[in-house]
Amino acid sequence: MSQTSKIAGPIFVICILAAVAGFVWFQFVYMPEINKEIEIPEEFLNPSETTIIDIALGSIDQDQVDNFVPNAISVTLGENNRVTWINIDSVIHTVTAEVGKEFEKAAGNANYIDPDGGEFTFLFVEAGEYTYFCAPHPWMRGAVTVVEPAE
Ligand SMILES: [Cu+2]
Repeated sequence: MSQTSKIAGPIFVICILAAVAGFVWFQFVYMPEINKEIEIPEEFLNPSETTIIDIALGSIDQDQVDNFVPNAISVTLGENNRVTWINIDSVIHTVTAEVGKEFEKAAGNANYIDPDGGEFTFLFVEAGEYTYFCAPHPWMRGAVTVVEPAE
């Protein structure tokens, strides 16, 4: 037996063990950790109700009190956490996020809502306070408070 073939066996076994250990770590440590981060309860993804916020006619008038109606709301995850803004005004408005992770990405500056019935919908899946405004008319401001369902 040559010197090479004497160590080939143990090296092969070590490689197999390393591969198995890697697989076990990936399957039972790494993946559960990754999945834990993005796991969203099914009912949060399919709330029974949609919350409607109207963008009122005449919102372009800075002295008009009503623009986002209602302008401060609380929604509950799994119940009414899908929010749709409907622009019933005759000019374009935006829902531009001020703070709030995913909402920030979805409701960016380019999010223009067409007049006369244009809509923007966002599904909130994380509890928190989300504030937004209309980019061309920054006096138009609103807030959505997202709360966990009661136990
Ligand atoms: Cu506006």
